[in-house]
Amino acid sequence: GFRPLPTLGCVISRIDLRGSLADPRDVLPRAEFDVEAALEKVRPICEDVRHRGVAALIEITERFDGVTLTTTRVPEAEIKAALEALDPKVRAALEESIRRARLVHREQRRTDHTTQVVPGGTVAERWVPVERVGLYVPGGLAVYPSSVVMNVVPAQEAGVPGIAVTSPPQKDFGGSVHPTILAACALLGVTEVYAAGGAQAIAMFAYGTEECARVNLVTGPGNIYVAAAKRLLKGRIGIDAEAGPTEIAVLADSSASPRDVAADLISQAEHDPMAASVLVTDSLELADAVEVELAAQVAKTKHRERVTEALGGRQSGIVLVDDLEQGLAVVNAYAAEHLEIQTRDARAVAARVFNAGAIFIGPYAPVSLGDYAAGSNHVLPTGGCACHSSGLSVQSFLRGIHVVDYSREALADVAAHVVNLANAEDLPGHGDAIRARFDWTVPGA
Ligand code: HSO
Ligand code: ZN
Repeated sequence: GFRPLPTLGCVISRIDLRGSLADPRDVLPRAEFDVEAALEKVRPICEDVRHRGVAALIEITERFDGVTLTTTRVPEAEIKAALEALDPKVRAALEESIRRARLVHREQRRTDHTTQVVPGGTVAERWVPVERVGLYVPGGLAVYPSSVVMNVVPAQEAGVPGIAVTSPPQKDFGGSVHPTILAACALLGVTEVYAAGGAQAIAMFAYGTEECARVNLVTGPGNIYVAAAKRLLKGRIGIDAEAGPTEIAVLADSSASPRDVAADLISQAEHDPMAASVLVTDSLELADAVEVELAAQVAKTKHRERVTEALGGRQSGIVLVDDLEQGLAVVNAYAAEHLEIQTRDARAVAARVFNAGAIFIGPYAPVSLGDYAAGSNHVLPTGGCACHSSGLSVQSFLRGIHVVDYSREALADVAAHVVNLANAEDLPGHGDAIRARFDWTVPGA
């Protein structure tokens, strides 16, 4: 078992795993993110959009966003104007973010392979981009032009011909999509943008409306209703993941800077009161010092209310371990969306991590860097899904199609095996499809 310890400033709780043999999975808390419970709420919304299209979207937007739209499509002139009005510093930063993301994602492109299985018999794998995708850009507690970059760049590098972006309409911006999001779209050459958020936006993409043609795949993070709509409509559309609240785990030893570790824990807590910030360390001195730093820095941070809630929530904590070995076991069990390694010999430690959405090595690779401008993608698996899934990449937008090309001789060469396997499965019609080509006689069958 584990012993919760009293904490110094009560900013964040402690979980003492020293000497514990318990499976870390059982003691590491995670935020409640009950997508199942939201399903019943989003079902009627999705049905309404399915049957009444734009009229339903306008009504639902009025109800939930307090915004009266006449159309869901953002006029192209408005997108252009948003770029012209963009602060030059933000423009330069977005351009650098796009440039770096392109460098990394371009290298993820797949090359087609053709395997000669036998003389005259080949199987090729052809990588084909999804035809039309819908990218969801959140706009609740914060707006995320950086997420436009992280969704659009891999889609473009994959060669997706049809890219549509949607984001919740903002009351403070005349009921349209946030101008910085529009400007990011303009920089990326995306001209199809919709003012729609929540489950209704996912339904718009899945069913199509008079204004928006249906898409094949929806990607991008969102709130619980977005996740629920993705689960509901999955199958009709492909989805990337049901993104939950953001998470940062830091594996640190006594060489880490308490000031930097605290700042990084706060940086992701800033997203959401349900965000998770977890420090795993074998150093009691570091744990104490980080707590002191947290108290001091939280008091000064702009969004201290939601940061305090996130750090104080049961999903966050400082986990004490005996040594780095146990620390590695803990972070591998936790499978964080973001994992920082702030230890001596951080590269070697990082090489032993096999469950994480993204890994950040050493003192100069904070998660904030990855959020905006490392070149890596920030749409990453949350809630422990990093043990089976990856973040967004070019691969998310491609399908590999097997192309089978066999000559008569190549088919004859394997015909008996196919017929015999078909018989073993009691599917003689399958065998007949082979036998027919050889006047019904296949030697050895
Ligand atoms: N940390 C978030 C991404 C983000 N941060 C966007 C700032 N803006 C999830 O990876
Ligand atoms: Zn972030």
